[in-house]
Formats: sequence, C-alpha cells, structure tokens
Amino acid sequence: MSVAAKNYKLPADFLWGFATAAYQVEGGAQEGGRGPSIWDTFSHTPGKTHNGDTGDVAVDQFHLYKEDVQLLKSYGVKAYRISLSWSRIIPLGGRNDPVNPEGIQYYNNLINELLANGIAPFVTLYHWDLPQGLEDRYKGLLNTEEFALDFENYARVVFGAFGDRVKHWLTFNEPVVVATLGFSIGVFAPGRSSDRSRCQEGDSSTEPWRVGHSILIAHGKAYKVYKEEFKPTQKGVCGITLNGDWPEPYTQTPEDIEAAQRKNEFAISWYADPVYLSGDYPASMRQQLGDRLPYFTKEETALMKGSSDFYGMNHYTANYIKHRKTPAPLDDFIGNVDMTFTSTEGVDLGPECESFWLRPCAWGFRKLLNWIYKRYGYPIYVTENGCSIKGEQNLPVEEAVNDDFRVKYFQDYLDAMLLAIHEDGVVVKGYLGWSFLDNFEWAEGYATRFGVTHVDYKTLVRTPKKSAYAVKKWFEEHIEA
Ligand code: PNW
Repeated sequence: MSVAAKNYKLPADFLWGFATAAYQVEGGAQEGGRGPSIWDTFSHTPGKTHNGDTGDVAVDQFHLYKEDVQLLKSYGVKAYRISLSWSRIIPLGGRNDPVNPEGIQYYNNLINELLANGIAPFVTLYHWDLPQGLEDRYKGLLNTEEFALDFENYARVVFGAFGDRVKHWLTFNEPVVVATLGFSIGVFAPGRSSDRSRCQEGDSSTEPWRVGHSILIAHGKAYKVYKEEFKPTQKGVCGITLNGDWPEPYTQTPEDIEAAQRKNEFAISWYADPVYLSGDYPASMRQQLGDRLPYFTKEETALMKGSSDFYGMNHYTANYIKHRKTPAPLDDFIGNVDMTFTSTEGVDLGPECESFWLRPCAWGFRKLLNWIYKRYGYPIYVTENGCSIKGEQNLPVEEAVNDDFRVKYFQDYLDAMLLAIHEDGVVVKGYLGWSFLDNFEWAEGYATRFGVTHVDYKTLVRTPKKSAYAVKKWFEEHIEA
C-alpha cells in the first residue's frame, strides 16, 4: 500500500516550517552596530569561498524581513527557524562587552512580525558565526573556559530579551561541522588544519576534539541558565541540534556492521551521548582517540547529562560504510571507516545533487530516526532537511522554480518520517525544511541553492518554487484539522 493510501495523520500541534541561519540570509553586515564574525573574516579571505562570495548582503533579510514573513505566511508554515548573529547583539562578544540595542531591536522586530502573522520563531543561538572579537581575544572555541563563560552570558542576554515570546531554543547548530570542517579540514571558518597547503595554522589531531568539548560545556551552561532562570516563567524548551547521515553497512559482515555503528558514534554520539545518555563520550571514540579526546570532570558530567529538552536533528543523506583494516590516521574524525555512495552491486544510494556530499535516500531517514529514538528516547524535532539540485544555479528563474527533483525529495522524506512515526513508534514533534530561501551556502557561496524560494542575487527578488507549495500541500493533507 502506498504511504498516502494509509491515511496516517500528524497531530494538530505538529510544528512545521522552514529554516535559515543569520550569516546565510541576513546581510546588513556593516549595519545596525553589528560587529564582525569569523565568517566575515573567512569569506573575505581570498580563496576561501567559491567566487569570493561573502554574506555582506546575502539575501538581505535584515531589510526585507517583512516581505519574507508574508511569504512564509503564504506557505502556511507554523514555525520559522532563524539564528541570531551573536555579534549583532554583542558586537565584541564577551561577557564584559556592551550589548547593542539596535541588534536587540532588529530581532524584536522580526520575532514580533512572525508572531503577528501566526508563525512561531524557532531560534538558534549559534549557527557558526562566532564574534571575531572572541577569536582575536582568546582563540575563540579553542579556549574552553573563556568561550563557555561568554556563551553563557550571551545566552542569558537573549533568553532575557526574547524568551517571553520565543518558546523553542537551540543552543548550537551542528557542532560536528564546526569542529571538523573548521578545525580539521579547515574549509569553514576559522579555517584551521594540519594541512599546510591550505591553512597556516591548526592541528587536526587535537583541535576538533577540544572545540567539541568547548561547545558541549558552553551548551551545558546555557541550558542550565535557561532551565533555572527562565524556563519556570517562560515555559519554553531548549535543546541542541546535531547533524547525522544514515550509515548503511556496506556488507552484512560483522566488521562493516560495527564500522557503521562506530561512524554513527563519531558523527552523532560524540555530542548526543554526553547530552542525552551518559554525560560522557562514547567508548569507541575514547578507544581510537585516547587522551586527545578531553575528559569531563564530575561536575561537568552532571552538567551534561539531560541538558536538552528534545533531540534536534539535521539530516540530509546516507552513506555506505566499510570497515578499514589499517590503523586510524591522526586526522581521522569519522571512526576510521571508508565511505561510498555505491553498493556492492554498483547501485548508487541516490542521484547526484549540486552538493557533492548529498544523495537523496529517504529510507535512510527512517532508519536514522529509529536509531536515534532507540538510543536516546527523546522527542525529535527535525530542524533541517532538504537538498540542492545539480546545475540549478545555471537555470533562469522560470525554470528554476520547477524544482521537481526537490519536490520528490521532500515528499519521499516526509513520507519516510510519517512511517517512522506511525509504524515504528518514533516520536517526532516538528519538521523544518532547509531552506526557506536560496542563500549563502558557506564555502560554496551562492553557487549551491537549497531554497524552496528562488532568490535572484542581483535584484534580491524572491520567487516561490514548486517545492514550497508541495510541502505546504503535504502538511495540509497530513495534519489533523
Ligand atoms: C548544514 N557536509 O550544513 C547547515 O546547518 C546549513 O547551514 C547548511 O546550509 C545546510 O546544512 C546545507 O549544507 C552542512 O559537508 C554543511 O556534510 C556541510 C555538510 C553537512 C551539513
């Protein structure tokens, strides 16, 4: 029977919508008293982003937010996920640095505009844009103690300023990506790696693990602030969001099955075990990394354990995972496995997208929802899911809006989620597609598009794509009245 024929429904309070992040959409980089972030510095460094693209203007949501809220409303969404630019709120970033009233005003305007139109803001505190001031002052994320104290202060400022109206909070977005792409491969800000052909500084064998530790401690402190100082009166929820692809064993040998499990532990449990399970890192990571992986003190373990009200899940794709016989290299961060998109029979997991790392594979979503729910048992909010389309950036707008490839991606993934909920008993409370708008796709600049809304980067004109209406229709058909 087709999924549609089963007539499964989601409850009326299922929170769905689309997501973006500050540096990818806001622009206004030099306006409203905003201080620079490490992504300003990185994107302005020659050779770091495709075509030298930057987020200086991005899609200018800073000025066009009212128009964007109307567009969101026309899509029928119940929630919009945004992130706050820390350096717009505290331009230098630190706990003794001044708060910028214009920054607070901008987010008040956006949040109020959303609420006035019946849309709930789902707000991330850290989507990769560390204030440059903190990078300069003490090397940012590499300094666990200073970073955690400054993040705690920033969190207190924003919960206090917006928490009367914001009921869904995320501390960090995808800490694995921050730690590995920023500090092992060096292709994301601040661009550190042992590879001297690409980066002047960095140590891929130790820094990613230190950075991950800093994020966890900072997250724990911010969660504690919310729980103790704000939650009793504001009554919202606060969590962290972790990315993960589904690791399918390449063969059914015990070695490949174990390798796939280990890959998931390096990608997900690195953060999820401390937060949702044991307060400590998984054994497989300790075994491979030894003392390069930091240790939690007793107090820190207590701080970690249970420090999230839900599981925030970003998910895009799947991989086949093969056991590796050779010892793990010092810069390995995926559990010493080999990854491929092609099965033993030579069949690909899914068709190519513009992003080299992404192949649509909806059954992997269902499997990962199950894996996460079984291991951690927390209600899940899917906080990102979506795809780029190969060559979409070369199409004129009239053709780009006919994004049937993306329509199919969303329908398949949403159907897979529905089956996980109804047939496997996974608890999912919300779904936010990536992305509301085409936007600054980090090192890939504006060349890779993920939006359900086309943006003409010259005129900043927004045009809805088919996928926006397909997602709207899917939820209309699947949410109880
Ligand atoms: C996520 N990878 O990033 C981010 O949260 C978004 O800001 C981003 O635009 C979106 O996914 C699409 O890329 C990722 O290389 C970046 O595997 C890179 C990877 C995965 C996720």
